[in-house]
Parts: sequence; C-alpha cells; structure tokens
Amino acid sequence: MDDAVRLTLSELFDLSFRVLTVNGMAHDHAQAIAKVIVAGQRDECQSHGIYRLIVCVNTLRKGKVVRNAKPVITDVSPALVRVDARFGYSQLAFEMGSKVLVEKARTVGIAALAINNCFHFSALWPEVERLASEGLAALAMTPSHSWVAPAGGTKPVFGTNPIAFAWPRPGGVPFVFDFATSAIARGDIELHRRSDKKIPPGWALDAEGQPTEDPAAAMKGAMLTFGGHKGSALAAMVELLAGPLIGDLTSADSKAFDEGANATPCHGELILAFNPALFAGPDRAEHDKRAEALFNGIVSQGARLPSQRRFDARLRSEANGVHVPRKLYDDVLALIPN
Ligand code: NDP
Ligand code: PYC
Repeated sequence: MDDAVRLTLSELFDLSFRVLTVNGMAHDHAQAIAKVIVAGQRDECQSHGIYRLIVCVNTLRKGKVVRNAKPVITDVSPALVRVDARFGYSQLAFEMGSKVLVEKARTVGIAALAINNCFHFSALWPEVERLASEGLAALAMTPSHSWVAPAGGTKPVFGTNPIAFAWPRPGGVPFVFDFATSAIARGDIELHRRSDKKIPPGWALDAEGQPTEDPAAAMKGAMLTFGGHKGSALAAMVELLAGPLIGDLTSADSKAFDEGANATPCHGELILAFNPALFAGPDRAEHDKRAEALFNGIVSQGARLPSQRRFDARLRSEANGVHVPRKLYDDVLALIPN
C-alpha cells in the first residue's frame, strides 16, 4: 500500500493503549478498547479500527465519558443480566456481562444481556463472535446518534443502528454478519471526507434534503437507510429493543445528550444468546448438517458468506501486520501530548 505504515498487531495494541492512557483512560478500559480497535484494523474494517482512537480521545477530552467507570452487574432473572456501564465505554461492560450471559444461555436456552449507559463506538462482530466461540448463536444491536432519515423522509431520526448475528459452525469459523441499518456506517463517510473522496449515490442527503455525493454535506444532512423501507423498519426495531425496552436512550436522545460535542454516542445495547444444544435437542447433529447445507448452497454457486472477507483479512494481518494510511497514523500519533 502506498504511503502506509506497517504495524504488527502487538505494536498496534501498544500504540492504542498508550494513546488512550496518556489521554486519561483507566487501564482496564484502555485494554478492553485497544483489543477491539486492533481486531477492527486486523480484519480490515477501516471504519472501526485505528481511526476510532481519534473519536475516543475527543470524547475523553470533551469530558463526556467516565474514564474509570466501574460497570455494575445485576442478575435480573434466570434469562436476563443487566450491566450498567456507568457512563464508561461499552467494552469492559461487555467483557463482564458476557460471562454471565453465556452461563444463562447454556442453562435456560436463551438469554439476554442489556448494557446500559455506555459510550459505544465499536463493531458488533467481536461480541457475537465471542459468543459463537462458546457454541452459542447470538444477535446484537445498538442505536447510535440520530444521523439517518427514515425511508420517505429527509431529516435524521435513527442512528446507524447495527445488527450483528453469529452462528457457531462445527470445526470452523462461525457464520457472522454485522452491518449498519444505514446504507453504510457513518465512520465510512468520515473516512471519505478525510481522504477527500466522493461518496456513492444512495448514501445520504444534504441539509436541504437533496441527494449528495459530498461527505461533508452528508454529515450535515441525513444518511439513508439500506434497502429503503426495510432498513428503515429494522432501524426502528433497533431503537426500540436496544432503547426503551432495556430502559435506555434512543439515538435522538443520545444526540441531545452529546450537546454538540461530537463525542461517541451514549446509550444501551442488547445482546441475545441462544443455545443450539437445548433448542435443537437430541438430533442436533442432523440440524447442524442442515445449516451446513444452507451455507454450501451459498458458496457452491460462487457467492460468498458474510465475514469471509474479514476472516481472510485476519489471516493476512496475523501473518504480515496491518497497514495504516500515513496521514491517519500521524493524526493518531498527534493524540499523544509532547
Ligand atoms: P458493510 O456494508 O461493509 O457490510 C457489512 C456486512 O456485510 C459484513 O458482515 C460483510 O462481510 C458483509 N458483506 C459485504 N459484502 C458482502 C458480499 N458481497 N457478500 C456477502 N457478505 C457481504 O458494513 P457497514 O458499513 O454497514 O458496517 C460496518 C461496521 O460498522 C459493522 O461492523 C458495524 O457493527 C459497525 N457499526 C457500529 C456502530 C455502532 O454504533 N457501534 C454503528 C454503525 C456501524 P465482510 O466484512 O466479510 O465484508
Ligand atoms: O460508524 O456509524 C458508525 C458508528 C456510530 C457509532 C460507532 N460507529
């Protein structure tokens, strides 16, 4: 890659940890955050890799996030665990709550983890993959800031509201998808703006409600949902299930809470885990074969499974390290005060 800096995964972890801690993040949070930043860059998810350090440090410097928050776990019922992140970043809350979630899903068959009051910037696939590594199927969703217009409208109401799903597969990587219910993650529009590139048609409207290919105008206007009214309905579902249902904010509330700081959104997250051993019963192996036949029906005709690009990128990065565009690398280094 032209004018890129190559870093090993451990160099990237050390850099991320340092940038966060010199800006005041407590060590346990910095570790948990650095891990997901490395995972994002490693899997070549540019919108949720090293670039996110810039947003995290802005959030710290604006005094928005509680840098040393101690998440509090409440065992609400046999199938529900809640973690109050106490206005810290979400990663530590997930690390703590997911252990309880796994135990509950194993015994009850289905269980939910509600994370409340968390600053949330990360991709959701590391979380559903983690649950799949425990043999569970998983579904996760979270709102963000209201940046996205409903289908047929021109003014932001929804967040970019990702939905992620993982299905454990015998002897291999899980089936995983993870996407925003907007046409694209907002991080990608920001990366287009940073590199002075136009965005494709269909991603956004400008502040006058007209289609735009200018990323800066898009960020002042409204993003569009994927799949028109279908993405719009799914975005509304995420608002409801990961907002009012779990006693937390919508994306519009999160934007208001931000008070123009441009910080990481602050709201809740809902994660569901399903135990196939209990759902499928004694014929589990037969049903697993049915699932494998489904995947085979996709790949045998030359289509690819979601996340296959990511898993391929992971192997490359583990062997060769990651490449970070020079300007982004310099901007990240500049976050370390002299
Ligand atoms: P994309 O539109 O790039 O799509 C993501 C998903 O679609 C991935 O699972 C991807 O797999 C899969 N995919 C892409 N192309 C194909 C294809 N040709 N065939 C099969 N599958 C395909 O992602 P988004 O911009 O919507 O989201 C990017 C990330 O942003 C997500 O990880 C999401 O969690 C995160 N995000 C986080 C938010 C937050 O508030 N925390 C808000 C919004 C987004 P692959 O990766 O292998 O290409
Ligand atoms: O890229 O849309 C996004 C996003 C919002 C919060 C974290 N990522």
